[in-house]
Formats: sequence, structure tokens, C-alpha cells
Amino acid sequence: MKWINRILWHSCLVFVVFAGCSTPEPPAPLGVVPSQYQIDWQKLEYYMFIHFGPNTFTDVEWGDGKEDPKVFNPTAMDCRQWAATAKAAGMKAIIITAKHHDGFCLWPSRYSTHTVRESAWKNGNGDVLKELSEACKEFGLLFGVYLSPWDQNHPQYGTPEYNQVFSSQLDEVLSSYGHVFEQWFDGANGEGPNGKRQTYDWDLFHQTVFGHQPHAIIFSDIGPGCRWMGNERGVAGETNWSTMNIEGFEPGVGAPSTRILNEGEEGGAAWVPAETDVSIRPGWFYSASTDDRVKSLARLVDIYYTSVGRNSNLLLNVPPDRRGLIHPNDSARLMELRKVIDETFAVNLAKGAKLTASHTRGNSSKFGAKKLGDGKFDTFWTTDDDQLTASIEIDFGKQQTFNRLQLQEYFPLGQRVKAFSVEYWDGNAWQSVGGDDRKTTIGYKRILRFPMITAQKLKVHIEESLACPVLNGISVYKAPQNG
Ligand code: FUL
Repeated sequence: MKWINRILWHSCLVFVVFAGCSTPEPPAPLGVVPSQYQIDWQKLEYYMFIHFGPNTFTDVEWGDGKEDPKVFNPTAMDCRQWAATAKAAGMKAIIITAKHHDGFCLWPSRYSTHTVRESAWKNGNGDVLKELSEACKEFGLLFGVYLSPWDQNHPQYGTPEYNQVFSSQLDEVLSSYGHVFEQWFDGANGEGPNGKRQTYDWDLFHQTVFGHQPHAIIFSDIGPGCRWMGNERGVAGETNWSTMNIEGFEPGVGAPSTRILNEGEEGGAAWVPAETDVSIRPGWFYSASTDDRVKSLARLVDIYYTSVGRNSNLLLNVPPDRRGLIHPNDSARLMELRKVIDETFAVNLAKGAKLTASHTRGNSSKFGAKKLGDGKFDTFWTTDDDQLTASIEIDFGKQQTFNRLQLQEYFPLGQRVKAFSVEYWDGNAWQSVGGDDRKTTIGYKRILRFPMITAQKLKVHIEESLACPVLNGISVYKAPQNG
């Protein structure tokens, strides 16, 4: 019988060892979570907006659709120059105004008589969307389109038939130029030539988009892919939830308040992350009168932190001039911005630092604080389900000087952290970073900017979370003085 006892004893040991080592399950997703396409979209972070059309030549922001299409005549248009500029700027995509409120189509639409075909450019044989989509492909950029449903030129605008016209135009654009990563819908809705406002058939428009581009991110005030963040100054909410309630709302006049657009809604029923659209110049379209009013480097750096640094993507408008080229003043500024961003985020001082947490899920190394420094997106630190507060300490092992802290939530499991604070060790006591204030929300990326600190240790306190916090990154940087 001895051998039976021995077997029993051994299986018992094996059981105990396995039970002790078994890793806990990852946390369940919280509420609504992003689709894989929204996750991929969020990682793009920074891309270019192009406003180009008759307005470029008439020097207005909103043409009324009565312009002679012949005015559209760029003398040296080169979409490769736009794409090369975007690429060199560190951007990942370009979205172009295929049709603005004046109704002019940058492609030869069969559903309009106000297009590049009627223009003087290339004797009416040109197609801006074709040239740009090819240039994007060549430079490894994604291609996106803005189409304004408001059309001041189309004779059917203001009648039910117009919805079909617009849908047919979407058909053309979304089936002729390859992959379209984002469809931008402007909410503006004015009166038609007959004095009537159009009732937009959003269901039809969305079906048309998804029919051709099932993975496209649809932008509007209420998504469904991503949302306007409520202003054109480049300032997303310091609190910025990627969730909001869209039921019962419409893009444009029927949209939620700008505060909700700016901050999202805690526990909202839909995943609609923020996109910050802002122009590098005072206007959206090129004007020679703004050549010396390109936003300063300091302003653009601020915008980077109030968009990408606040859980929002940044769609920066860079309008080509009448030649059809990006003006050197704009491109020079973009390169300056790229330099600051590259210099700032080149060296993560937390890499190689000792990371410890007050709580770790199941005390398992799989969810340990080390995961915050491994640079991987899909590995994360988290706590037990009932643990909604925790602290993470970074010990650099020696004094380090820094002025930026970047936190990242693993948002595929939902946005959870509601409030946090940060302290550094001054040698005698913990001191608050950036004043005593509690910071709110993290999301994909939250970057804090503060005056230079020299310290060996830094601590992040998760003070409030809707469910156990799940973070996949903490990084510390020293930005150059002009950043
Ligand atoms: C607005 C438009 O009215 C502006 O002209 C511009 O296109 C901006 C991005 O969206 O709603």
C-alpha cells in the first residue's frame, strides 16, 4: 500500500503547486468596449486634414456653391508633396475635403455638375482623390474623406431625393479609391436653394459607408466611430471619457452639448472616442493673408498635449495653397513640431526602473507592475476585481530629472480610471506633482506636463476607478526646454 500512499501524496503536491501557481483570469471588460478598428484607429494618434477646393481660390471659408467651377485651377498640384510632408511630420494618414459645403466635388462625380470635371484644372480631366489616394499608398499613409452633406450647389438639396444623391456620391468615393480608414461627416445643415432644410437620412449614409468600407471609422458629433470633441481650438477635455450616450441625438443641431462632446460621459453606453480637429492657420482653407499667421511652435506643442495627451487623436489641418502645394511656412512648422515630439519621447526614463504596485491581481507576475514598463500594448498591470484604488511606485535607482509623465490604460477592456494623483520623493517626503489637484481620466494616453523635477522616486495613486484599474504603460520623459 506504500506505493499508493506515495502516488496520492505526489498528486497532492502537484495539485498544491499548480493551484498556487495558477494565474488568475484577466478582468472582464467593463461596459462598452472599442471595436478592433477603433483600437487600431486610436493608435494612429496624429494625422493631416486637407481643406482644398474653390474656397482656396476665392479666399472664403464657406463658398455658397454659385462659384464658377473654373476658379478651381491649381497650377502645380502635387499630392505626393502633401503625403511626403505628412510622413515627414510623423503623421499616419490624410483626410481630405472631397466635398465641402459649396458642393464642389474634388472627383468627377456623376451626380453633380459642380466638380473637377467642370473646372479648368487639367482641362477637366483631373481627379484629386485619385492622386491623393495613390500618394498616400506610396508613402504608407491611410486615406480618409470628408464629405459635407450640406450642399449649397445641388438643385435637389432640401428634397428627399437629395439623400439618395448624397448616398450615390458616397458610393463613388468609397468604392473607387481603395481603403478608406475614416469617413468624416460634417454636421452643418443649412437651407437649400428652395429655402428648405434637408432631413438627413443618416441610416442610409452609414449603410452606404459600411457597405463599401466595413472597417471605416465614421466621424460625426456622435460617431459612431469617433466624435467631434466640441471645439476647433485643439483643446480636448482634461476629463475625457471615450464613452458617451448617443441615443436620441443627431449630428449638428441635434448633437449633445459641447461640454459632453468635450469630456465624453462616464459610463456612457457607446464607445465614441474623441478626435481633435484644428487648423494650423486661422482658417480651414488657404489664404495668402494668413501666411504669417501659421500657429507658433509653442501653440502646436500645447495642442499636442491637449489632444494626444488627453486621450484624443489629433487631426491637424494643413491647407494647400493655390498652386496646390503645402506652403513652406506650414511645412517648416510641422517639422519643428516633429522634432520637439521626437526629442521629448525619445528616452523613457522609466525603462529599466523598478516598478512596484501596492496591489496586484492574484499576486501574479502576469499582472505585475513590471508590465507597465515592457513597452507592450497587450500586457498590463491590474488588481483584483474588488480593488479600485492602488499605487504604483517607480524607483529609478538614482536621481533623474524629468517633466513629463505618460500613463496608458488598456482600453480594450474599457475605460476605468476616474481620478489619480502623482507624487515624487524629495528625499524627505512625498510631494505632489503639478500642485495638489487630482487628475481625472487616463484612457489610451494621458500625458502630464509639469516643471522639471529631480527625484529618485515617483508614485502614481489610482484614487478612483469604475472597476479594477488596468494599465499597460507608464513612461517618464524629459522634454527639451521649448517643449
Ligand atoms: C466645420 C465646417 O463648417 C468648416 O468649414 C470646416 O470644414 C470644419 C472642419 O468643419 O463644420
